[in-house]
Amino acid sequence: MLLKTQQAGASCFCFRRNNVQLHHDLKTLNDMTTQTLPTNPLSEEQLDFFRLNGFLHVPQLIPEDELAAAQKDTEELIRRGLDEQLDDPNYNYGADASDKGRKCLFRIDNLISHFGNESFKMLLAYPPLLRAIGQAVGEDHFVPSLHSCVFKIPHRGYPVPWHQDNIDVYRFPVFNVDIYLDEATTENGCLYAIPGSHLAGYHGDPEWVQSWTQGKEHDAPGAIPIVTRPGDVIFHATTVLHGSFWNRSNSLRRTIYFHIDHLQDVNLRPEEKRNMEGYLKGQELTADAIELRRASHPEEEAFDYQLV
Ligand SMILES: O=C(O)CCC(=O)C(=O)O
Repeated sequence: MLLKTQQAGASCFCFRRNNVQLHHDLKTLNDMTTQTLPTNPLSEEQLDFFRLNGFLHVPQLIPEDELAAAQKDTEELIRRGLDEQLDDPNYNYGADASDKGRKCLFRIDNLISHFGNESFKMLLAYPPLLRAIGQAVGEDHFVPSLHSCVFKIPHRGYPVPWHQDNIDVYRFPVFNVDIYLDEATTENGCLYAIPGSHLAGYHGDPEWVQSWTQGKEHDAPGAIPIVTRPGDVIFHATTVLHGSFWNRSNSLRRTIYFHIDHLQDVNLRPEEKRNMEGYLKGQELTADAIELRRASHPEEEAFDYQLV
């Protein structure tokens, strides 16, 4: 493993929130993430960072040529829904922040199960991505149970206010994997997170969110922007406070989201809420994607996906 050591003069910031003190050395983290290690893409330091802060930015986990087909397909899907509001529940529109009467397309759901483009399956089955997910999950079975494209149209781009993802969480880590198809900057609406907020657990309560963010956006106390390039991946705990704001630029910002369910979390749910059927469906979809990829990339060592 090529692991760069901590460099002298690396910037370090610390902050205190609800008596939790977090130390976050961004420079060192970026140095650590330049490693390439196909079997174990994430280092122990990165996994510790994820546990402590509730998110992890992994630069260049996916090479640019692996993104091209998904970039083309998402462009096409977005274009279909831009001119008129489609009567399709997978197409999500919100009120434009600058013109409340106008609807703004910001998200397309069920990329794999509804639209079925091969590009999304190939991306999901990219072995270093699945290996990194497997590391973050730990010793457990998992399924990518949600696959959506979230995007921001130039000069519009529907803001996503501060929130925790609205799902039941019984055991950390429950997280989303965000694959960047475009550059995301503070100008075009990159993701912001409040490191360490996941340690407070899930609160489906706007007052709790308000107490952290003080009604602010990118300038909420402790908030940091996560600036990314195409091929970067962010792992974010569903409980970490996160949001993204206005796109003030000319550039489109697209992210593919996979939500990761792991088996222990499914099993910890009360019986009446347990969705084993959904888990098994996600498992079948993932196994299919891996088979598809294996057929077109026979030279590649496929991810060893463990079925229940
Ligand atoms: O990537 C983003 O813009 C944030 C999206 C998000 O957090 C969500 O859709 O729940």
